[in-house]
Amino acid sequence: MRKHLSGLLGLALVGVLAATAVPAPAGAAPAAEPAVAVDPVVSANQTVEQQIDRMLSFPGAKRIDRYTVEMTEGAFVTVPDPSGGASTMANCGYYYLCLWSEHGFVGPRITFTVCGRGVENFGPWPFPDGGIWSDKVSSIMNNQSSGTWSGFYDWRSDGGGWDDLKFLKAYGYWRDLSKDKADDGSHMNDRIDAVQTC
Ligand SMILES: [Ca+2]
Repeated sequence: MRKHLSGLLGLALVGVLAATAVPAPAGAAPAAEPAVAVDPVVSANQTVEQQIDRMLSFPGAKRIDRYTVEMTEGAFVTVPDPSGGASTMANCGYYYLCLWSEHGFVGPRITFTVCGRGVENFGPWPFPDGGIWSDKVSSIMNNQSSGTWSGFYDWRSDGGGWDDLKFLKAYGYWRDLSKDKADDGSHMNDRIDAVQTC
């Protein structure tokens, strides 16, 4: 997905500004731009809470920490820390398979930690910024057990089942899926709906 998260944050800040601006008294001389102090951390946290709440609307979802929700056992969605923790989002720990909504390992992230469960459909999970996770993934890192393979699937548009697009061996990564092709030569970006974790 290529939508910029900063745009959403900007909208949230505009909302705070609108809510806190004090109208000038009638007849007062036109004032300079009002100096409104906006605490960026407070604004950002409201956005994180909205993102978390959206994910918690999924049946069985549980909040793990400030930025993380466990969607199903062993599968987690983490939203970026808006105060600057984006670099840590790129960390995909050992025994994890990580998928991001943006290229370059940024944006909301899904982490799968359990192998051998077959095809896991994450498409219906609520996406933190609205909509669902289907067709959002743009970068992937496979840091599962060295030498294992994980597969990535697209739900066929004719409803006829899963298309296996491509497999990725651990350790390995695809930094920008818009530059990768599926095994059949078709595009990969903003298309994946399910994974098979080693
Ligand atoms: Ca798809």
